[in-house]
Order: sequence, then structure tokens, then C-alpha cells
Amino acid sequence: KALRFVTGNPHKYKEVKEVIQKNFPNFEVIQSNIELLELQADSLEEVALFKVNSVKTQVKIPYFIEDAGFFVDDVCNGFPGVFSSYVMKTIGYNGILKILGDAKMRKAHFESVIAYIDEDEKVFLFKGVNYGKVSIKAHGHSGFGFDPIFISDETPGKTFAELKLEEKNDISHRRRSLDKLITFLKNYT
Ligand code: ITT
Ligand code: NA
Repeated sequence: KALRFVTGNPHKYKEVKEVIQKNFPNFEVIQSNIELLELQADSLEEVALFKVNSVKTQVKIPYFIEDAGFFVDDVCNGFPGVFSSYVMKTIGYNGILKILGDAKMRKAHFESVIAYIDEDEKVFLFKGVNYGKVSIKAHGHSGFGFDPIFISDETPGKTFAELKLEEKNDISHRRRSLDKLITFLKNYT
């Protein structure tokens, strides 16, 4: 079964493709490379719903989109969260390191929300999370976005950018939302 993933972010597509190839041989994923507009909202769920509906006239249903964010829970009360793209473009992960300085409390997490629209134009949301902390310095070169400054509680001592693609994919927020989507598709379609 072929799934269309609408995203303008090649890193996200690469991660999703690896997960599907390795774990779900009955599925394959195809990228629809469309620049997605985002409205400013309070939650990833709202952004995901907006995104999935915004391309209805351009993409053949069924398809899915994903909205992800990096949440710094200590010091920043969850910021950048829904502002992650904008913060990455403006102050980058070095800006986040500066904001935290040498703060001891550095809890953070990633969230991923997938919105899937089915043949009847019904939309379903699937969420995945990974908890950890912000590193003191940036480390590693794989992955993208905030990966160089995030250390998952599940892989202590290494940032996401120091993990191999498959290692990040074993535990990531994106992997977890994707597992839920695939389970849903296996059971209900
Ligand atoms: P779409 O076309 O799919 O919308 P995007 O790059 O705009 O791609 P998001 O809005 O979902 O993606 O993500 C917002 C930002 O959060 C993204 O640009 C990254 O900087 C960051 N981010 C998301 N997932 C990440 C991950 O797995 N690791 C590190 N940073 C991530
Ligand atoms: Na985006």
C-alpha cells in the first residue's frame, strides 16, 4: 500500500521512509513535495489540522502530513513548540543554548503530530513524544533542526545528532506517531 506524505522537509521524508522500509514491508511512502503554510496556533494538533486541509485541492486523498516541534520545558515553558520552524530560522539552536545558559534544569521534549486524511475526507491525528533535555553544547551532525542539542532520556550521553538515522528512528517522536498511523491503517482499512 502506497502512502502519500506531504512535506517540504527532505529530512522528515528520509526518516519516515527508513522506518517504513525497515518495519512495514507492506507499505511504501511517496513524498509530495509541497511547501506547507502554517497558521500560528497554540498546539501542534491545530497546526496539523490546518496543514492537512490546506492542500486538499492539490493532493489526491488519502495522504498525511506531519507537524513537529521542540519544547523546552524548563526555563522556557515549552517554547519554541509551535514556533520551532521560525526559531530555527532566526536564532537557531545556538539561540536556545544561549537562553538556557548554564541552567541546571534543562528538560525538553519533541512532539510529532501526524494528520491523515482518508478516502472520505475524514481526518485522524496521531501523536508521538520523546522526553529528554537540552545539552550544554551542540554535538553531532546527523539529523536536522534541533537534533544537535537534544539528549533523549532513552539514549543518555548522546544528542539526537550523534545517533545514526536508524537509532533516532527507533525512539523518535516521529517514529511513535508513525507507528500509530500504521497500526490504524492495518486495523481500519
Ligand atoms: P513540513 O513541510 O513538513 O511542514 P517543516 O520543516 O516546516 O516541514 P515542522 O513544522 O513539522 O516542519 O517542524 C518545525 C521545526 O521543528 C523544523 O523545521 C525543525 O527545525 C524542528 N524539528 C522538527 N522535527 C525535528 C526533529 O526530528 N529533530 C530536530 N528538529 C526537528
Ligand atoms: Na512547517
